[in-house]
Parts: sequence; structure tokens; C-alpha cells
Amino acid sequence: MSKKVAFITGVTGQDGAYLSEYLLKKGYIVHGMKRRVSLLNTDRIDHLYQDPHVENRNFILHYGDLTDSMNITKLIKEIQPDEIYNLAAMSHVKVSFDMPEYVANADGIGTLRILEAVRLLGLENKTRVYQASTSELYGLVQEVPQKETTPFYPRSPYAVAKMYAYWITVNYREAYGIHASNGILFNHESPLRGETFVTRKVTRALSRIILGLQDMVYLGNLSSKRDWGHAKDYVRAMHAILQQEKGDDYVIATGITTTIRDFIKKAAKDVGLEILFQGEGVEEKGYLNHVDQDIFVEKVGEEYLEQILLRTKEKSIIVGVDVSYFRPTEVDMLIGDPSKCKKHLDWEPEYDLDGLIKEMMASDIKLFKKDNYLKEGGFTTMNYYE
Ligand code: NDP
Ligand code: GDR
Repeated sequence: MSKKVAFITGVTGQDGAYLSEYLLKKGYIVHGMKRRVSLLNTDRIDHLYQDPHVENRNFILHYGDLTDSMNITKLIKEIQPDEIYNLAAMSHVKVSFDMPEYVANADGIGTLRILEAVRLLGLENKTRVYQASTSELYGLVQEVPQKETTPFYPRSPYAVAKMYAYWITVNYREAYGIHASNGILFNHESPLRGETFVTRKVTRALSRIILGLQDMVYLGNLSSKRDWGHAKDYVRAMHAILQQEKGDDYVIATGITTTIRDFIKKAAKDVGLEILFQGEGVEEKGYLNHVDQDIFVEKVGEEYLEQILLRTKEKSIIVGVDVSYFRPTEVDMLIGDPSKCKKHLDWEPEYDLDGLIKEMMASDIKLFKKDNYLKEGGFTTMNYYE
């Protein structure tokens, strides 16, 4: 039997990397679309790279962009994929307020470009399409837990663009019979998570604080709640969705929600730090410049006691709130009902939040130990405070 061929847009992203690995293990030929950038951005998939001069490769990269119809159509024509996973997007909710038009084009119309290419090329009966839809569609809380039938109320240019993508996927399924599906995925994280999403920002910052590379971190709204899973579990669901007899739409979630504050506490606890927030028996320490009133102090666990105390004798604040990280409109509470995917896809997550945090903390501490060596060797190392 010939190998199945998959085409993944957004192959250089968190999910693109895990999905490529998963499909390659299943024996697929994987084609990935990456953007041309001035510096290489393939860190997450470098371990899968195959020399283009070698024959019979099963992992092949192409240049492309979701805003370029001709490029998308040409790639799909050449690749003739059995399955398309449309994971490419400008995926940062806060940034979408800064570049709404671009996001509408890439995240919204980009999906149309893929579906229309499938139709124009006459691949309606061959190519199945997975659209990376999102729990951000639910936005302003209408019902909890959120399920496939919960009404949408998007709260950002990102979510509005993804809403167009959601419905155009449904429409092409109904109008042209394309096997097209939406995975409505709730937040999923991993050691490969982009550095500016809150979970990775926290695990990076705590790792750096412990290693003495950074004193504190500024965050935004700490009261919102998210249903966090592991990206490794979620890419299994993406694949399972395209193996169903018919296209359909599925919520993928854990069914458990946690505040950003509790995420920080859990991550800190994992490395022996106890972070106390204002109002938890902690005296207010005063105000920081440009920073809101919410100020936090840490108590220190045994492992890192000595070094942290040394550095924090005078300044025991390691998390501050900077209002510039707040969104103009926030999504306060996400909690998904995974009943449908459990029943139809036989999908269960293997990770819980503690397991996810453990893996992320361990990975970032390892990463920054390397940075420490570089720093000692006189090299400049990069930090991200966004
Ligand atoms: P990432 O931000 O890690 O990856 C996004 C990918 O899209 C990157 O490869 C990026 O390329 C690429 N990309 C961005 N803009 C374009 C464009 N115009 N043309 C082509 N490629 C582009 O996202 P995730 O892996 O976390 O998420 C994957 C998808 O799932 C996204 O669509 C996201 O919106 C959606 N989603 C994510 C959830 C999550 O919790 N992670 C939850 C629900 C939905 P480059 O590397 O060059 O920037
Ligand atoms: P989200 O993820 O917006 O849910 O979108 P993000 O991690 O950016 O924010 C989660 C919550 O944390 C609050 N927050 C901060 N967020 C960031 N990024 N940086 C901070 O400093 C900070 N402080 C507090 C946010 O206000 C928010 O409430 C992610 C993306 O992957 C989307 O592409 C995807 O569709 C959804 O998850 C499901």
C-alpha cells in the first residue's frame, strides 16, 4: 500500500513539530510549509530534517505563506495530499489587536485559500482538511463547560478571524462535500510552546530566576482561567479527526480549568519555590514603576533556598503585574467539555497539568543552564520579556 501523504501548514510551530513527528512515526510522507525568514526558524523540527539531496525523503519542506493564493494552490497541486492540516496562523491573541488586518488575511482568508484550492484542483473526494479552530471562539462566557453547540462570542481580532475560518470550513463541507473538519482546541502547551504565551513565559522566567539570570517577571491579567493540555496529546486528536468517516467538528479539552495565578504557583512549587500573592497573608510591599498594585512575594523551598535568598534579600518580589500586557477585551474563563471527542475519537489525554508543568520546567531549566555556560563564555544570550 502506498504511503499516505500529509501537508502541514505552520510546520515550524509548536503543533506542526509534534504533528510531523507523530505522522512520520505512523509512516506518512509529510510535506511542511514554512515561511521564508531572514534567520532560520526551524529549531522545533531540526531533528526531523532530511538532506534534499537524499532520495526517498519522507519529510519535505516548502516555502509558502497563507496570504499567497497562487503559492498555496501550486503546493497543493504538486503535493496531492491525502490530508491537509492547516495549523498556520498568527496565533498570539494580544498581538492580533496590533495587526488585525493581517490576522484577518492570514488566519481567516488563509483557510479559504486552502479549501478553494482543494475545490479548484478537483481534490474534493481525495483530500481531507483539518482546520485549527480554537476555544477563543467562545470568548465572552455564554455557557460552561463549552461544547460543540455553545454559541461563539469572539473577543479579539484573532478570534474573529478564526470564526470566519471555522464557518468557511463548515460551508465547504456542506456545499462541496469536502471531508473538512474543525478541531476546536483548548489551550495546549509544551516545552516547544512559543516563548510569549503565558505558560512558557512563566516556566522560562522561573527557570532563569532560579539560575540567577533574571530577577523577576512582569505579567498581565492573572485572574483569567484556562483549560490547559499537552500539545503532544492534542496532535493525536487532530489525526483522529481526519480518520473519521465524515468531516465534523470536535472540542478537544481536558475539562479542567486553572487560573494563571495557580499555574504560576504550581510551576514554582515544582522547583521548590512557594509564591504567595497579595491577600494570602502577604504584606503589601509597595508599588513598582509602571506596574499595577498586585505584587507578590515568594517563600523559598529547600533546593534553591540559599541562592535565592542571597539574591532576594532586599527584593522579594519575583512576579509583577504590568497593565500593558492586558488585552482590550479578555476571555475570562475557558473550560471545555471533551465528551464528544472521547466518545467518537476514543481520545484521552495522557498528561495532566502537573505532568505538563514538570516537563516544561525541566526543559527550561536545562535550556538555561546551557545559557549560563554561554554567558560565562562571553556570549550574549537572549531573553524575552514580552
Ligand atoms: P504557533 O504560533 O507555534 O505556530 C504557528 C505557525 O504558523 C508557525 O509555523 C508560523 O510560522 C506559521 N505562520 C504564521 N503566519 C503564517 C503565514 N502567514 N503563512 C504561513 N505560515 C504562517 O502556533 P501553535 O502551533 O501553538 O498552534 C497551531 C494552530 O492551532 C494555530 O493556527 C493556532 O491559532 C491554533 N490553536 C492553537 C492552540 C494552542 O493552544 N496552541 C489552541 C487552539 C488553536 P513562523 O514559525 O514562521 O512564525
Ligand atoms: P491565549 O494564551 O490568549 O489563551 O491564546 P496566552 O498564553 O497568550 O494567554 C492566556 C491568558 O494569560 C493571560 N496573561 C498573559 N498572557 C500572555 N501571553 N503574556 C502575559 O504576560 C500574560 N499575563 C497574563 C492572558 O491575558 C490570557 O488570559 C492561546 C493561543 O495559543 C491561541 O492561538 C489559541 O487559540 C488559544 O490559546 C486557545
